[in-house]
Amino acid sequence: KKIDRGLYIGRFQPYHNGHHSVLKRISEYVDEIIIGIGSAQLSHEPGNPFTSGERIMMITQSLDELPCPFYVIPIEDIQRNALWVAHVRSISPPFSRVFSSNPLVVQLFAEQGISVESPDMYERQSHSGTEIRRRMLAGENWQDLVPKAVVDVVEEINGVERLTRISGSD
Ligand code: NMN
Repeated sequence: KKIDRGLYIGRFQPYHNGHHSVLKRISEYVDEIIIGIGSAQLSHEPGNPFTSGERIMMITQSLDELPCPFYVIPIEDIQRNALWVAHVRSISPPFSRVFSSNPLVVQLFAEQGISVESPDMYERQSHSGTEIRRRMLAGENWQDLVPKAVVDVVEEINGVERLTRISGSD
C-alpha cells in the first residue's frame, strides 16, 4: 500500500503552539509527516534569529509523542520562485500532499498540479513568530505560546539574549 506522506512547510522562527496544534491535527489523517524548514540558510537576523539546526531541535523535541513517523528537513531559499517546487522535491522524501497557508507556497504548488491544503490556524493573532519575537524583545510572556521543549532550547542557546543583541534594542 502506498504511504500517504504529507509535507508541512514553515519558517518556524520559532516553532510555536499554532504549528504544534496544526501538526497534531494533520497527524490524524496522514501516514507520515515531512516538516520542511523554510529559509533554512537564514539565522542571526531580527526576523530569523534561529539556525536550521536549532529549529530542528525545537521541532524534534516538541514532537516526541506525535502518533506518526515524521522527518524534519531544512530547505534553503532559491532565487527562482518558478523552480522552487522542483527544488523542494529534489531534497524531500516523496510526498503526495502539502499543507501550508502561505499564499506563495499555495500558488507555486498549484501551478505544478499539487493542491495545497490550508489547515485552520490556531489563535493566529498571538501564535505568530512575529508576535513571539516581539514579546521576547519586550520582556513579555512568550513562553506560554510555545511548547515547553522550545522554551528549553531557547534557554540552552541564550536565544533571547541573541535576539536582543542582533536587534540592537539592548
Ligand atoms: O509559511 P511560512 O512560515 O512563511 O514559510 C514558507 C517558507 O517557504 C519560507 O521560508 C519561504 O522563504 C519559503 N519559500 C521559498 C521560496 C523560494 O526559495 N523561492 C518560494 C516560496 C516559499
